[in-house]
Amino acid sequence: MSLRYSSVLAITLLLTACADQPRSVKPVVATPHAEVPKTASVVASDEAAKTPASIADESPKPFDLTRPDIVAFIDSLSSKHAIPAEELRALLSQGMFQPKIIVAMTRPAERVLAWWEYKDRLVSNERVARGREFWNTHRDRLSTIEQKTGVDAAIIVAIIGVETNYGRNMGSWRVLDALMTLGFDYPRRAEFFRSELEHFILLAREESWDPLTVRGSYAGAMGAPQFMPSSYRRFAVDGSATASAPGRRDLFTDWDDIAASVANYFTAHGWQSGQPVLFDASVPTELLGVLDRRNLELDRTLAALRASGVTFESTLPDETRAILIPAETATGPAARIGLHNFRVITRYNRSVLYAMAVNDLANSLR
Ligand SMILES: [Ca+2]
Repeated sequence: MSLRYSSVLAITLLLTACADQPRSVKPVVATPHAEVPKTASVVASDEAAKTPASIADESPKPFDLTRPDIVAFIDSLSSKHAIPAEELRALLSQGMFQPKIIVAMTRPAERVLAWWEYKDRLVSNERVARGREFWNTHRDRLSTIEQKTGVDAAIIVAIIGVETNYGRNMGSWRVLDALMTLGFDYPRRAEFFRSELEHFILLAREESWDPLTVRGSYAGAMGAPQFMPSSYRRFAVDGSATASAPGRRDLFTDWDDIAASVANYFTAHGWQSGQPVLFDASVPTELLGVLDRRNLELDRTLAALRASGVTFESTLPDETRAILIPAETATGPAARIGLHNFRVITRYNRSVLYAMAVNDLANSLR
């Protein structure tokens, strides 16, 4: 899941964890992404007194492995997973604290994007054109996966397009550095990132990777679909059964694995084949004023929406669960209606803007 320094979207509008998209909502549970807060201030640590600007002037440096928190981390992993502590120390001694990662995480959002601005950036003509080209190149494998899983090829393509511009921007930070920096020196999210560091160490062993060479976003998200290590371990699948290395899940270069893993993430989160993601709607002004874009729950029914004056075209049952999504246009407030599959997309990245962009990009590709 994001803006990177090298990203085509390097305009610092919002901070996110994947490689490409401007995310605006702080996620609360595991997604493939790193759950990077929209705005963050460094608190409660040795780094607390430093402003991001002063951290930015620091040089990358190795970690002090005698730090009690790092000693505790090594002891815990060693006993939990029967990995010799010496081996873990040898690995972690190679990790570098990267000041620029802290700066990126603490950089405040300059402002919150309106939906139409966000859409302009993510569903650009260029991204649509590249998506069509990508779909053409991978047509056969995408059809196979769509038939097998029921997850629309267009959605898979759109996710990869929004995350990394179809594999172009997968991130250039060493994942070990990113996860150690955020796990040990970013107190606000340390617990989450230490857990991801643990998953990363296990993943590298499982996949026979050299953990020193794996690269990803500054938050440690990896590959074309930007999976965090825990999601990689849980949801990545081997989509290339006939390949020479069966069982290997390679989200960096194996497009069978990449597409199958995105589809698997969606099926695991309840994607309903052939069902709509959202409807456009006409919404009374008084309802538009109270919408909260942080809300991700299907907290209304279509019948209730109709009763409150919302108009839309649908033949779905009255009791269908739905969410009213704020979707500002250039001319003013507006809203759309999200359905079950909309919510499933927000499991990938907890943002209504993200989910709308994936839907609209997918529609533009069809
Ligand atoms: Ca494979």
